[in-house]
Amino acid sequence: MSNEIKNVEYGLEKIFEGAQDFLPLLGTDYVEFIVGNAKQAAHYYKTAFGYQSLAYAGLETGVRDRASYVLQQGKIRLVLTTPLTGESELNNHIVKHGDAVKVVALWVEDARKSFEETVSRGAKPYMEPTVETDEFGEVVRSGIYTYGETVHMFVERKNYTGAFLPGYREWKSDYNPAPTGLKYVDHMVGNVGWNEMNIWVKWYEEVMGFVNFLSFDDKQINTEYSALMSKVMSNGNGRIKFPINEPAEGAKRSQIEEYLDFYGGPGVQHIAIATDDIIKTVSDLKSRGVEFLSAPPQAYYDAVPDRLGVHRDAFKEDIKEIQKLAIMVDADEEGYLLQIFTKPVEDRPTLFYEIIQRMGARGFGAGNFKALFESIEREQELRGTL
Ligand code: TYF
Ligand code: FE
Repeated sequence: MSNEIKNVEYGLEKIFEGAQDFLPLLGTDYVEFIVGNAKQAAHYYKTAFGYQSLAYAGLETGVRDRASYVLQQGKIRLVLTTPLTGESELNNHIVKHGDAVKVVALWVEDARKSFEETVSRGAKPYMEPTVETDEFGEVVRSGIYTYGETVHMFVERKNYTGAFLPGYREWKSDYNPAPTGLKYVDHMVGNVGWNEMNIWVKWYEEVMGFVNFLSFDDKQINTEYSALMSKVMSNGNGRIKFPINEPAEGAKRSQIEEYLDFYGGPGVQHIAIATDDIIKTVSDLKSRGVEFLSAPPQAYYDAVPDRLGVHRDAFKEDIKEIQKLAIMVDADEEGYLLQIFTKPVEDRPTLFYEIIQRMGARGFGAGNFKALFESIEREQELRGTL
């Protein structure tokens, strides 16, 4: 197969000028969490978010030191891994970070080349290219460190036909709550330390060939208190988007600072998941006990038509319903978007989720930042961390 045909098939055509071609990425392959109790975490993601059972590895499959549950919804695959004994080094991750994202795995055509290209540009190796096989075929994986203890794995799937990866067996469950319309990972955000944002921007440019296509400084992020800066990094085909946040000095403690204190350093702050029916998805999630940030004030919803601008006529949703669910609306040159944020999904105020429906817009909801950060600050106030 020629490269050109393959590129069309995978949608690898470059949409961001300046991005480099040495690391073609086909999409997000999986997101792996290290958690204190994977069995219960899997139940939560099935019950509350509607993920489906996909694969399992643990004592019953010959793995002695850990158990991993793999869940799927749309194109999203989550792996929930827990150590089985006190000796496992996975325990250190939990002690330090709590339940947390360890691996952001990227689907590639060539895991060996991905490792060589990134390590030769300065990436710190996590896993040398490794071939894994079983009766369903072959997978090659390699990995590098990014910010903090977070890792990017490169996953080359050849023509693998197994449920997930060699070493896992298919997980057929009698408990299968309905999906909630979650489709794919839109972006994953990293929080990094004071004055470290530009270091990681440069790292994604040089090591991964990404481009910085949007930046938000303190001037756009202007609540009375909130202080943070954010730059969005994207690969060439726009499938992988990683905003990077750093705290900034403000009147009160930045939400990023709160995260860094409780996470114990840099890590994944939020995972944004796309839906094509946010009203149904958010209604479902709320009825299943997922907690969202409190609604913006009436004045916010009064200003929605202004925020939509030229996209006002294209706006299809019932604004009353949108407001009732506390969903936010923003627009850019290309279209509008609908988004909402959960509260942190564990006891530490660390990881949370965003649900996003893009109606043409490629931005990140800059017009919503003020209302969003004020909602976050209301939570910080309750936690005594503002
Ligand atoms: O990903 C984004 O940029 C948006 C907005 O702490 C955002 O979802 C930015 C910073 C933050 C929370 C949300
Ligand atoms: Fe986001």
